[in-house]
Amino acid sequence: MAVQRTLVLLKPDAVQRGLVGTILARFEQKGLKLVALKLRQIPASTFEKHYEPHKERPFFAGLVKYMSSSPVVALCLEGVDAIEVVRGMMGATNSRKAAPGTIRGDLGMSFSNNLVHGSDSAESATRELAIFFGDKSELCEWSPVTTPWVYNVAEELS
Ligand code: IDP
Ligand code: MG
Repeated sequence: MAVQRTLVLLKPDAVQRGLVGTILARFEQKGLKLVALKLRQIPASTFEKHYEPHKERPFFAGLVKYMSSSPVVALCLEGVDAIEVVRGMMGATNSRKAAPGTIRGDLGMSFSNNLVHGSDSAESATRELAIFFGDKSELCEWSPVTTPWVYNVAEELS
């Protein structure tokens, strides 16, 4: 158990379809702490860096084009095992195969336009947060009053 930070992107289809509030509410209601949040149209060059591990894949060019075509919401979320928790909430990459109850499973029908990105490991989270929140002043250091009720502090946060 470790307190982790993860990069989440609400992709252009989430913004265009008016699902920002719905998806954000799921993360808030889960108990994840919001550390940063911004709406931006982000240049292709940034997504080329972000999706660098996929650069040889056939869908890479289309993916970069889609992600830079319209605004995204970038979030930094924090919590115990936040990376795995967020990945579970997102569901499988192909929204048609994603389990009901997950964001993609409940809200999407596409493999590529799949609403949400979440870092897949601690190393990815560090790398991706540096790309989207390199300016540390955008990270809000605060203590939600709910933390001692979301967690058992003695067992999970000490
Ligand atoms: P993930 O977002 O579930 O981690 P990745 O395998 O890291 O999935 O792929 C990054 C993104 O690239 C996916 O979220 C999706 O938008 C797109 N993508 C992945 N595989 C395919 C594919 O086979 N066809 C079209 N788009 C894909
Ligand atoms: Mg991925």
